[in-house]
Amino acid sequence: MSTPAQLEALAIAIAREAGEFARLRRIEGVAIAATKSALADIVTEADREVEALVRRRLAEERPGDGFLGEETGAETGSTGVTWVVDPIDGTVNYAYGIPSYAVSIAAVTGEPVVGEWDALAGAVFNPASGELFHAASGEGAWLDGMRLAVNPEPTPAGALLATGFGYDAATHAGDIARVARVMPLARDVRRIGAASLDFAFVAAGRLDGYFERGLHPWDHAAGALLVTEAGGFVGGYDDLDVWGRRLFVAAGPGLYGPLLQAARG
Ligand code: LIP
Repeated sequence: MSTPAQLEALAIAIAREAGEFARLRRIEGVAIAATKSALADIVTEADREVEALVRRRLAEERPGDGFLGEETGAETGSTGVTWVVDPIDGTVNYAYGIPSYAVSIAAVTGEPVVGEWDALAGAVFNPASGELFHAASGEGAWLDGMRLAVNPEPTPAGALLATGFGYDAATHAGDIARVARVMPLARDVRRIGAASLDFAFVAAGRLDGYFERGLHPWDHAAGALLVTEAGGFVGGYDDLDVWGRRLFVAAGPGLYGPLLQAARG
């Protein structure tokens, strides 16, 4: 069985390669391939090409591992390790030319379901900024050789938070009501548009906390490991709404409890 550090090194190498490919495809121009759960839920040709690249590279390096990807779904492996991949997290940003998107790659053991898996390694690479956040279980979270740490608690001015909204318009009123419940804790709220970067920014102390309902495994697998390896907490996903959407809350020790309480429901 490979060590978390060995899986991390592979995630880093493939995320960098895939991200560079995505960045060059962006320069060539974006083609919307289809819509998925709603008109606003788009997939570009590049999403599919990047996932194919990541899947091929992983199969070359680690035949027998399982795979769970946003665009091509799941394949069970024989090694006990499953790769959970979002080829372009922040696809709408990518399509509009907003330089906030990322390749997110995580290696987990156990069922590829949050709460049942153990995350071993993860990499989140934003090729537009060149920032590659990475972590291995028990080895900390890192960016450019610098060890990351969450903010232990917000300043007296309040918490700088981030959140997000799903593609289904029927869920928006509930999401807006959640922001209203959380606002008393906040100095301000950011909408970055890519969950993996929201988690990475909490891990890096650029945000005090993040909350969103409805994330998929590929949106949070690597990002959540960055936060916990940076001394933060991630939870709330036992809480499902009427649409079956899980709640995700990530923050440092001082804010996690109050944020989770305000974000529930
Ligand atoms: C996105 C998430 C974001 C969420 C969007 C979407 P995608 O993932 O990163 O946090 O608000 O609705 O789910 O679709 O770009 O991979």
